[in-house]
Amino acid sequence: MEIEFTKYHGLGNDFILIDNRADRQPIISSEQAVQLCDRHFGIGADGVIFALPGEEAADYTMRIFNSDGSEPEMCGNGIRCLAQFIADLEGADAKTEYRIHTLAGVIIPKIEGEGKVKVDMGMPQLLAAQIPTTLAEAQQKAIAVPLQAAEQSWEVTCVSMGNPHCITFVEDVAAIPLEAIGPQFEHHPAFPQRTNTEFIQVVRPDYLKMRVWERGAGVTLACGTGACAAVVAGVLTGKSDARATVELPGGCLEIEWSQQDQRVYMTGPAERVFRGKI
Ligand code: ZDP
Repeated sequence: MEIEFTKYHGLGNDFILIDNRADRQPIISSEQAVQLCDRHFGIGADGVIFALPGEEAADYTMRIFNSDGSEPEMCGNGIRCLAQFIADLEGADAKTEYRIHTLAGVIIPKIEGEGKVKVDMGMPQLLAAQIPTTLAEAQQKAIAVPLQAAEQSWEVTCVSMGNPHCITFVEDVAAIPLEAIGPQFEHHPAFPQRTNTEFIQVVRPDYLKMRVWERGAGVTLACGTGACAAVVAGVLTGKSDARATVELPGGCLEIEWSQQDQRVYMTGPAERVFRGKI
């Protein structure tokens, strides 16, 4: 069977999008996803994303496989790409706002024009049991707590944006040997579901520089949920404003942790690159 796909990226965080509207189960297995994501033996991507029929009063359901075949709960850059993909599929019927069911609840992307999508990412979860991490008691928050990794003690803050994030503020993000130490955070026993890891340099309280080691995908050019988690961690530790620009290797995201409704709003681009058949 031939399967059509479309390649999109959000700040260089790239995904293979599959029109899965006719089926409730992904039409590509996680093993196939690993192969398709391979940059030498496949199409090349950080993940495969499926647009499935909606559930629980949502317009659509999003599922995603990381490039290692694992399935994350949510994907910030990916959901911007998904919104653009759905609007492209629907053509003249396209809406500007969609309710998307994910394993992290209903997430609402809004297409703003000029290639930008603003996403209501929901409320961050901060209790250790929710992240999950053992770095604090189950019903406590892990804010600026010590973590031993890569033969060093780091001060970390843990945030869930539906998926787990471990944030560390450093003097100079360029100096962090990501490839070497990323896996030691991802697989650290303090994170039973593994973790995404973000290193953040505070340039100004409203401007953060970030490099990321993603769970299941390694070094990527951007991570939407990670940028949201970074601003939440910045506010919790008094290092950043609630509204900030996050500069990633692939470009910038605008993040706001609304003090009114406690939800996190992320604005950034989503671009179609090409279409093909498998
Ligand atoms: O949580 C995870 O396993 C992540 N690798 C999922 C992907 C997150 C993503 N980079 C984002 O933008 O939030 C797509």
